[in-house]
Amino acid sequence: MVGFTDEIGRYLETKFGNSIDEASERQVYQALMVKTRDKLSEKRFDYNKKLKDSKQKQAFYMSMEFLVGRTLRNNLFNLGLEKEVKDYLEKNGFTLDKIYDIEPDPGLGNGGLGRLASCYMDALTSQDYPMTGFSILYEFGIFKQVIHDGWQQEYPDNWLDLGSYGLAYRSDEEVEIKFYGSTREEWTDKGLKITHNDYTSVIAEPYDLLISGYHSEAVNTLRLWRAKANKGFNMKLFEKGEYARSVESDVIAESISKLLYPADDNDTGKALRIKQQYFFTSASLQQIVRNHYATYSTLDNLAEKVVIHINDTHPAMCIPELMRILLDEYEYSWEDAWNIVTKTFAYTNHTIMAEALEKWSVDLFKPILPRIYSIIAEINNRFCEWCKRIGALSELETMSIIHNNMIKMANLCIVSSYNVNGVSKLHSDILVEDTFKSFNRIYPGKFNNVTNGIAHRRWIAQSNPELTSYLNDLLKVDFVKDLSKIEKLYDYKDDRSVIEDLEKIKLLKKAQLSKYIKESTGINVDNESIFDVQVKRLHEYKRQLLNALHIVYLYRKIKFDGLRPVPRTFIFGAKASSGYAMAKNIIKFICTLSEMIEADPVVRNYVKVVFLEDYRVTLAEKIIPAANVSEQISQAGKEASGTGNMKLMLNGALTLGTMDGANVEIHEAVGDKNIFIFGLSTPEVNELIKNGYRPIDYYRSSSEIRDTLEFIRTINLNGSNFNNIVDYLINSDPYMCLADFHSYVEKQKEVENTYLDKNKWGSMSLVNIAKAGIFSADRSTEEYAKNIWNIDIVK
Ligand code: AZC
Repeated sequence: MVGFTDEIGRYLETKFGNSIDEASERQVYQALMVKTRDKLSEKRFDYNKKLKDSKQKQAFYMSMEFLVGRTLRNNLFNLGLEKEVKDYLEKNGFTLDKIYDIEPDPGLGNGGLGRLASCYMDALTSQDYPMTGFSILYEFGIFKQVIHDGWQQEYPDNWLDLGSYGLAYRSDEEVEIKFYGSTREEWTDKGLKITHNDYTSVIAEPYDLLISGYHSEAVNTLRLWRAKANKGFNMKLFEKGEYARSVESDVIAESISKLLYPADDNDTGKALRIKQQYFFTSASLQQIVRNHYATYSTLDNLAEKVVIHINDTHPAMCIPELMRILLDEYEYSWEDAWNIVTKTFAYTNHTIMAEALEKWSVDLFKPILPRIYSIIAEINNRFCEWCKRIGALSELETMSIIHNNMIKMANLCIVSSYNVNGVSKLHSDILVEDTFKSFNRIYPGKFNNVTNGIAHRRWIAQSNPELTSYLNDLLKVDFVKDLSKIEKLYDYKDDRSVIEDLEKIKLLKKAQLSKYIKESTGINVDNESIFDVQVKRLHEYKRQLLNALHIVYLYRKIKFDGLRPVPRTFIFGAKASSGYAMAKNIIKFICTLSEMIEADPVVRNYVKVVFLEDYRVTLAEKIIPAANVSEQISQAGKEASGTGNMKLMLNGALTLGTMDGANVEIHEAVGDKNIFIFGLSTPEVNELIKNGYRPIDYYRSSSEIRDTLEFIRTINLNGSNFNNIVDYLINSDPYMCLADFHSYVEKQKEVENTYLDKNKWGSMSLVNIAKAGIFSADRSTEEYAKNIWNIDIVK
């Protein structure tokens, strides 16, 4: 049998005419990417056959975002080929890690929601569940962030240049997507027939990224659609003399799969976003229906064989699209079509932030998708009629799908799906008690919870191989296969020698990160200092600003009051959406603090501030294993779950957080003694809002707050001042940084004192690792599979 490395050698010979010792790193990279993809294709063939033969139910996961991260290492690891490849390359003068570094990080997502989608694909595949992901092949993923003079600048991320080797183009499965035009109603002997005329059509080309599982038989597919102009259609118009319209398809196609919107919370008023959403949902639905019909010659049993998951509201147009296909193409009656649709979709909500609950103005939407609009309007009419009948009329203002000329996509999802879930206990409670209270009343039992989870194989086994191999030797259980087994580590919580070993590994990971920090920022950091990490998207509600206020507080205390705290390195990583001015100001503020501290011969011995640019999956893999403290300090009630908190915990960082999102469950898992909780709770926040939050009262009544804020006014580095931030805090402070300031500062002192007790800290850290089992994406996806989707593994 020809081994994998023989195939690499042969590829280099036939493709480049080089033997391995003559090849360049770039050629070796290409050979590995292509051959790994081929290997997965072969496996996929066998798996698909079994899946087809079994005729079992399958899940389809619709998401505008998948933050896959680099694929090569993950695939070699999962296929059990990493060691063989590493040895082979070493023998020939190459380092595998350097080859890995050539791969661009496919940034097809913004943050938590996109990364979760990828963690779930990995986990489901590792457990042999049949699931297909659908999204868009963005030519430019999330922008590359460069920090220039403290300001974020955005550069295009041309990932396909080197990233496309992992993709397989499936020319046989192209579909046509129709935009604009008009609809015509016509009564025939079969009832009302609706046709869509004068539309502009765009072709969706499928590219498949094959997803491997850890020691599993399954290979699942992430299908990414790329838009292409419909040339055939063009020609006809051209011949008819309609020159302008003949290029419409080019114009639309050119823009649709061009770029990922870099805002993770707000897309109002963007026609292109509507087109993107319809483009990928229509393409995916058409394909699902076509395949189903080819197998069963009917769609009557669609809901028995297919479940379609809607990852937040971005893919909500799946719903009217399936209605359209059933009504217009397969001539179902409205009642029969609706009966199928309402058994097919499940929806996850990922945020309660009002600005992120998608709404489209009818005036914008209707011309772009006239037929889809008419279906949504009809769903709404029937829903409103029904509400009248059941006596829920008074709540229609919040529940109706179209209200004040706006289409509310979350309402469409709730009305049309058989299941709605939140992503942590607290978040799911808020959904039924507050955000979607009326819906919960009319649809009892429709709402439930699945707490998020992470792909632990990436977040510990691959990014922290030192810790993994130590735990493997110590525990002698296969926690990489089943993370719940890591709990065995708990038995060692008082074992000094184990605690010391873990500490040594942490120090090693910190040294690796320090090296990266030095190379990328020039800053020397002390490996013995507390590595205090806040990495996530930049948002006011996540309160990077509260963290910065504490840094200013420390700066003043060291500089003016002689405080000598335990040395600490504050590490930030965060992208701000390009149109989000306050977020960009906060980045500038943090970078200015860093510069100001570096220039101070005393303060810099105790505090360092490092802002690492271009935070992305690959960078997270470097930072997370090195963290001592995990900052999860959002205003209570605002962070739906958080998943970075889980990754950090699994790597032994201690959470410093509010009772928000999944922090609540981390607290429950590790116990009060092994976490640092501070700040207002969700009910307290709500109470304060109700009574009228006045940040100026906190400013007036606390000299610490006053001194900190007034000191910020004096900072003036290279012509930048931060009066705007101070005024914002005093006059509005929407996320209550001032209200939580004292309790945060006090907790930070406790963090510091605890760190001085190495043994205690080490034991706490150990408990966090041991209790991370429930946050595996294997657990979450198992809940989806069993409780929501009703799918089985492929045997
Ligand atoms: C995020 C939530 O903000 C985060 O709390 C959660 O962990 C994550 O989803 C996964 O569920 N939301 C987003 O990234 N984006 C939107 C639109 O919600």
